[in-house]
Amino acid sequence: MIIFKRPVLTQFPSAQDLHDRILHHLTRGQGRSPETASISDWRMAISHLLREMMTDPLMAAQRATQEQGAKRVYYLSMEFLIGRTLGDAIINLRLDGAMDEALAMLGLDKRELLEDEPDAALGNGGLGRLAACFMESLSSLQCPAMGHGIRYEHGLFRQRFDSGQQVEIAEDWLDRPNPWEFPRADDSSRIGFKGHVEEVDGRAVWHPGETVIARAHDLPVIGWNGGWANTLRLWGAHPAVPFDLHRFNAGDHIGAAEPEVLARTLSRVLYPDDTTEAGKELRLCQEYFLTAAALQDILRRFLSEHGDLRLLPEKLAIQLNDTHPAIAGPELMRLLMDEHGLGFDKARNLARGTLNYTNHTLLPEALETWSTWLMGRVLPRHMQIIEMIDADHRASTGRPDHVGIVRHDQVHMGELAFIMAGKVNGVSALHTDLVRDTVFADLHKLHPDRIVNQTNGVTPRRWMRLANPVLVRLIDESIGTGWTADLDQLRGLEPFAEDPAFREGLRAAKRCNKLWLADHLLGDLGVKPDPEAIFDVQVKRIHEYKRQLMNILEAIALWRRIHDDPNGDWVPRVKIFGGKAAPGYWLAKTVIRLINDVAATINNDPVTGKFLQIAYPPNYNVSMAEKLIPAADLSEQISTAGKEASGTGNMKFTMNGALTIGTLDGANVEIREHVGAGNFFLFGLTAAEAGAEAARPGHARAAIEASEDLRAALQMVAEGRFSGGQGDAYFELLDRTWNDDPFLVASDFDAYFAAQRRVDAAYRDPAEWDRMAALNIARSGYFSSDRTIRGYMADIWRVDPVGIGE
Ligand code: 26V
Repeated sequence: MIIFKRPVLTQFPSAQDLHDRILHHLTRGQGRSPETASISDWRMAISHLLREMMTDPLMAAQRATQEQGAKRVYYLSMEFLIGRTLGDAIINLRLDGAMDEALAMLGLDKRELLEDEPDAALGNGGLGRLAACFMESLSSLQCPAMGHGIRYEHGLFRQRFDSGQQVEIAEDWLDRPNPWEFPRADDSSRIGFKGHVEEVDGRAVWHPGETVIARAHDLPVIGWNGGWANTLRLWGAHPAVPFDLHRFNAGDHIGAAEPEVLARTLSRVLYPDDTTEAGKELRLCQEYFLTAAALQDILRRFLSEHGDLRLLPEKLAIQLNDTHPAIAGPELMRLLMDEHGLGFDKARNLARGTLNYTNHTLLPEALETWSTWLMGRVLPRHMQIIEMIDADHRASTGRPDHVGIVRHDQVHMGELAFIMAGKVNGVSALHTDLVRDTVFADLHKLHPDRIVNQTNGVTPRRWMRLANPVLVRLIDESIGTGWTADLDQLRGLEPFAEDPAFREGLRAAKRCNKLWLADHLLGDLGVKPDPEAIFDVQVKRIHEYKRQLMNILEAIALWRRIHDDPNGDWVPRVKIFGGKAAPGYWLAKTVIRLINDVAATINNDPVTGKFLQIAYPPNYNVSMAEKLIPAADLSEQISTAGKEASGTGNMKFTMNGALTIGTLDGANVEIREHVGAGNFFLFGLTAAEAGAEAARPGHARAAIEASEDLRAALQMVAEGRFSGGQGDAYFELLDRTWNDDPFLVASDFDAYFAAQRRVDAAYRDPAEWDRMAALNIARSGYFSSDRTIRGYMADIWRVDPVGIGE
């Protein structure tokens, strides 16, 4: 454990202070009077005040880092799934009490203010949200760090359902000004693309055919307690040549804007597919845009602070969030060789001493490759350097022929990232083992010390303090507030699991969250569940391997059983789904439609209504997660073993007192180890068994024939029971389930169904259930992203926290 001095906010503003300063920002900053101000005006004023309060810690952190010549960390990621900032800022600046009072004095409704802020959805799912949690922990731990990402004009699409089917709508979070960012017109870089390479006096000179400008926008990220803030720097793309006045004057008004449109396209939209969209030129250009902008910026700061390039590995560490910024290897070498005159070996060693790579997926379809043709056309100099890196690696390792970066005219970005990295890490113990044994088995043999594990974590400030204030009050009253910065302290709750009064409090907190959810989010859908029912929640992107299909088939099978025995002693349940499908992922969209179709049928059944309901609120995002997770009794983590690298939602549910029904996949394995096998509903094949089962011909058909529940459920879908007699809509989905089923929905179905009945039985005994929930919370401390970041700092970056005023 790293020990360091934590600065504490010494001056907490009073409610009156806040009141006065909000009015100042409203009138002087927004140019509005309190009488005419809209809710957005107030939100802008308050956000600007909070941003102002972050500037002292921001500058103090910079000053301390510089004075101490400390090593800096750079986190490069194509995605930062930030969500809203206002609530988080209030909490981390420790203003909650005073702010509540100030808002009351101003007659403002806090919830309405918070809800007015658009979600910054600059990410798809787990990978992007992890980056956002990491940024918060880096600041809370006083690690000198900077995030680099893209300032997408349009984040992840908004989701609507039309007759149960997903419709995508463009997202427009920047339509209203973003109060958190500082535009840095002076911090800009020129980024080249295409063109040709020339050799001049033995040195390569790249003449790009196109150039765009990357302009920085800085978001302060305030840590817990408000003592330290780092910067998340998001790059926007702008034209290098201004508006073409000649064309405009000649009457070509649209053509005159062409350079502008082309350049801005680079930061226009986030790619909405987290598995299969690879191979698209614009995506490669976005990846290079981010990486090149970040590296120029990083080197500029490094040279002004340290001057000597040989100090690079000692003074900075760069983390590549998946392979998306893996062009950083060749780009850094290009800068060192072509711009600073270093030889290949020196450049390679400096780059490798600086770069590290996190792998987030084993799914073959999500591993990035680019054709050598495309890479050579878009980044001709980088293609040359990639060939040099590959040849050098071949020569120095004597590796077998089937290993390498360039194979079959494809550049394999995983291999490139691996070979250019000092450390490569997986994101859970199981995933790291699989990284060693499968995708990178050959490279691991050549470099046995390179792969390390860093199990993911999530920030308890957002996922407990902000999202679940009623639970937090109970915890604070029981063990104090120290757990917020040191989540292991939740262990102190263990004895309370045996205390009926505490368990009663826990039950009351959960009930309060469930009631709120039922009234608001679910009420809008026409679903009004009994708060006594099990709130059974599966929220995540829709993917075959995550098996939302298995969950909805279980609902159908249960519904059928209830129908057969409507006076039985069933445990009431509401199944809640949330999540988006990639626009081009047809099968995932079919699953969405099936869930909505089944919900429409089941929710209108008067016979089963008091036992089973299904809710699928559209447009799941970070803000919706903050509402759903605290209200969940049961967390669905049911991916095919070996497919989910880690999962991070699973951790959020655990720390909010939901019990998990899950497979031995990703971080579920470690969650179960920590909370205790008796407090976790385990089912299903292991990763090794799943591999063998999937390879067994006819595995799905055999499993379906052996399971009456599954067969009946599939039959009902085929007959069109949920689609007005039209079973056709689901023909392909059913065909795949019967004849292919690569993710083993059929093979695991009976075990899943049985585990759900164990859940029912456990739920009948409230004292026992609450005891298990209390132990889940008490033992969730390991899953704080503070623990994860400490791991990266010690094992990968070798950086220390920096004290202020030392
Ligand atoms: C791939 C691509 C391919 C090109 C188009 C855009 C795009 C965007 C993302 C990805 C990779 C997604 C990988 C990912 O999200 N992995 C998730 O990472 C989480 C954090 O480590 C982890 O908890 C999840 O288990 C894992 O699925």
